[in-house]
Amino acid sequence: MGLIKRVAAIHDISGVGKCSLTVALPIISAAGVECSVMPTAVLSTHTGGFEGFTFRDLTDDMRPIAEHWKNENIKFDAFYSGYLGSLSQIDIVKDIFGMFRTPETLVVVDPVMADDGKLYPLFSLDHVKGMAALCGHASVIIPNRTEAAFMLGRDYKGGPMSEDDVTELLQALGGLGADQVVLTGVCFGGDDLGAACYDRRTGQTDYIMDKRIEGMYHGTGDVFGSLLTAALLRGRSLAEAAKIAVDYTCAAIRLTAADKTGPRMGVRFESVLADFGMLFRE
Ligand code: PXL
Repeated sequence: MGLIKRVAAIHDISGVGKCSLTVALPIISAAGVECSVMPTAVLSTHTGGFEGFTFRDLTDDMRPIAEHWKNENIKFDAFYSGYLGSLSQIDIVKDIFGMFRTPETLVVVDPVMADDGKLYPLFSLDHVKGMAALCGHASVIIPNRTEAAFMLGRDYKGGPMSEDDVTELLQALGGLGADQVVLTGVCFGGDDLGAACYDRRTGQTDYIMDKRIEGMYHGTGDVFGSLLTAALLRGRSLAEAAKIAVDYTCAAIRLTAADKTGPRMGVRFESVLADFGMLFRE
């Protein structure tokens, strides 16, 4: 058995609603990867579909946390950043990547800020610019189609795409600077939905499609990103990791749809975690 890999997950912790760190910790751990955390904010719930949530900003703690880790000579195989509460947090995360990264470090940036054509509450176009710049410091970025449109300064168009549209969009996203892009929310028409993976260095594109499940469920992007990051750290290729992430995200959504708990409480990833972990049994 090799040494366990360690990733630092840099996201908020939303107490209720199953997203960000409450999802990253269990999923990454289930794959046999150590998940260290830098909480960027503490909220009572996530900001999608709840009124009056609390928000304790932890920006001032981020540099001291990173400096303590550095002084203690802690090493990370990867960083995985997601929801960042402010522009200054984006700058700090960029600096943290610079403090710790080696040529082997995997840096996954999920530019969490929008879905379904709309920015999340609390975010502005400056945030979009900051996230696009942060993507330039990543090895892998995982935008959805809305985030992709915002970061490229384009109008968001939902609905089916052609393969040419997807290829052009992936190349434009690659132009932000990351080596690899995983675009979510891709659909070619009919009842399909999935992810497109692109490697800027080889030009290879892979599509991982599944059957669309009706409805919109909160936190699915974080479930997908955590599954993908974990599988990459367990040695899977980008396309293999994306296939695993699509399969288990869809399985969790199908169970949630059957429960009828509504979109804001997140997806039932817990019920697929044991099977996911078995993929990596040693
Ligand atoms: O799932 C992304 C996410 C993470 N954290 C917070 C959010 C959201 C999406 O709305 O509000 C606080």
